[in-house]
Amino acid sequence: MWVLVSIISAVLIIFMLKYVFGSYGPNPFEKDCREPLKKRVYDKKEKNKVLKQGFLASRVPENLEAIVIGSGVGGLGLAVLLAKVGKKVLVLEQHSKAGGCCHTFSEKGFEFDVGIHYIGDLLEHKPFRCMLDQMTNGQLQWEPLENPFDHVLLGPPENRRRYPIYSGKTRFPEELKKCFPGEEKAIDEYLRLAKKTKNGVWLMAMLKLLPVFLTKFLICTGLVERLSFFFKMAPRSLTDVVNELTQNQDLRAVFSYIVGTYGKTPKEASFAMHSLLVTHYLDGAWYPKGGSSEIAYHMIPIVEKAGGAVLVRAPVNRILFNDAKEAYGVSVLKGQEEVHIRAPMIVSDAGIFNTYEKLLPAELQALPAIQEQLSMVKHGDGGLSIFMGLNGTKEELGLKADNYWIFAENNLDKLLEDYNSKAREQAAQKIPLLFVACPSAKDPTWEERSPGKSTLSLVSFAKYEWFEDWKDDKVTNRGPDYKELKQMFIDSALEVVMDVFPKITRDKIEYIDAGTPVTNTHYIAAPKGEIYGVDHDIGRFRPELNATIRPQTPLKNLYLTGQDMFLCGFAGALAGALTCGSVILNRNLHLDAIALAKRAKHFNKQKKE
Ligand SMILES: Cc1cc2nc3c(=O)[nH]c(=O)nc-3n(C[C@H](O)[C@H](O)[C@H](O)COP(=O)(O)OP(=O)(O)OC[C@H]3O[C@@H](n4cnc5c(N)ncnc54)[C@H](O)[C@@H]3O)c2cc1C
Ligand SMILES: *[C@@H]1O[C@H](CO)[C@@H](O)[C@H](O)[C@H]1NC(C)=O
Ligand SMILES: CC(=O)N[C@H]1CO[C@H](CO)[C@@H](O)[C@@H]1O
Repeated sequence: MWVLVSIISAVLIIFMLKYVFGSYGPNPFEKDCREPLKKRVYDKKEKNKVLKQGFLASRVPENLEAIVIGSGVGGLGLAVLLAKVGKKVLVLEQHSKAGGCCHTFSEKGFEFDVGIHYIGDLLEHKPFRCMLDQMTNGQLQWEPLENPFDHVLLGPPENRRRYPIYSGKTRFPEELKKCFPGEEKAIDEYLRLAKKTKNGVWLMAMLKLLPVFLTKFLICTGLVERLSFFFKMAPRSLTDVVNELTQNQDLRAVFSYIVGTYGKTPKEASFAMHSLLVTHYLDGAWYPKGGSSEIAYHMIPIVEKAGGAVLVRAPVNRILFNDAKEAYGVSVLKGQEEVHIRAPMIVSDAGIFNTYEKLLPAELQALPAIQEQLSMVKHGDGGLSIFMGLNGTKEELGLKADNYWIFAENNLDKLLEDYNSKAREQAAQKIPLLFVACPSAKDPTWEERSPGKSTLSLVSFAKYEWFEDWKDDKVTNRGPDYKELKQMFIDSALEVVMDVFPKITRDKIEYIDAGTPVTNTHYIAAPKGEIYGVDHDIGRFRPELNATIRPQTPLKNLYLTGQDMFLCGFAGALAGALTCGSVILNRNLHLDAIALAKRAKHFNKQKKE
């Protein structure tokens, strides 16, 4: 009996090692690909030559090795990884420009970001930064935010408490302790738990890479929770953990405010996800120099250099399958016509709902394995974005390279539950949670590009149902009722903004408009206006889900990448690309990125010589 158990264990361990350390395919991070900084391009027309290459059958390269659906960082990132090992990849984007949540748009001379406000973990020598430098050939640069990078404001206007959030492994707790004397123990314990939990996230990637029988073994035996504190903490809610640490309601809110970056109430949020966000910004927060369109702008040429292309206005309306249920291509809608494109591998960055519910033929969608995956996920919350163009420099308007998280009270669970339970007109009268950022102040190239002007970006949540009535209307013409509802939300947000930023007055506002969940559906193809894709509730962190929703779909030649396959956020979607690339290239790219960081010092020395 014991002999048998030992043999089985030994075989399993060998398998694990093979998958953890095995590297059989080519390594996209083998060479240092950073090139000397090229002259920056600010001219929109010039940039659009890269970002807005419209779909034409004649622009589709021949002998493609892969097709990627969706040009978000999850899709483009994967395309870059494949291009770096010489593969010819076609990226297809339904919108009129590339980038997904990283695209920007311009109105009345103001350029606005859609979904990038701040990204953490970008210290020079760290794996994430080294990897990104390689994925943009050293052309994308990052500008640090102020320290404090976030400000948490709690309470009604007449009694707003302000808590600055600093980065830095020692500064973060130190500054919090200054705000909350007597809570030193709670603060240290919070940070200790966050770090320990985050350190176990490696197993999440492994569950998506190991063979299914091994993941089943790890899950059934409970080894998952033993091996990784991440999965041990995953079933615990943020409220649960935080309430055990302190009785101070303001501190509880400050511990929890960053739930806004993944869209949950603290009660529904998993402490595991929370630990990732807290530690993500511990070394600081950064913004892409030149705005978030720079991300796609510097990735696309790498895809093209390998013979691939990134084409927009290319809505994929279905994935093509042969009788053996193997994907062999996609169909793109060009007007009324279908254009069929073939490739031996199809990767979807379009999100799990779009991919399985819209792009598969009915009989494949009905497969138990597909239905199982769909039953494990729900749509995330809808987002509301308000874009403001202001007349005045950052100095004149009192704006800095930082963010504000403004909550009307310190019980975040109650605040969000109340808001979500309201009818739309009622909800629009008071927005109890508002994120305010000033992208123009974060970008050192802004002043040169738009002298004397500033932008402000506001984000909150909004239920899809509040705006669903207008989902089928044309994006530019949804009628007066829609406009009126939007205006109500805008007015309530403005009230908060003008109170917190007294130098912003109505006469300074040159442009203001709001994007609702139905706007998200149009521009980033979020089926229910989701701000962060699939919901990040506690259920998302069951090891079973993690093991089941993986790059390899139940259908041959069809893969998933991006935020729905891993986690939301720029870093989460890129981790999706890295995990997907690991499966396709048959090597652990997470480890390659770490090895790259170790070699980076050597690279840097070579560069200087
Ligand atoms: C308002 C907002 C603020 C945010 N702020 C931050 C932040 O400060 N920091 C941070 O790290 N993250 C932030 N995020 C989250 C982050 O931007 C996303 O998690 C990440 O960029 C998602 O990348 P993705 O590639 O998975 O998906 P996406 O960027 O959504 O890309 C998917 C793409 O697929 C396309 N597509 C879908 N269906 C089809 C089809 N049938 N045919 C062709 N194309 C299709 C879509 O048009 C889209 O371009 C924010 C998001 C939003 C919305
Ligand atoms: C911007 O403000 C300046 C004064 O500060 C004013 O001269 C100018 O007309 C304003 N521009 C617009 C477009 O309102
Ligand atoms: C690979 C794996 O562990 N799959 C499991 C996913 O979870 C469902 C139930 O939620 C199980 O039935 C699968 O075996």
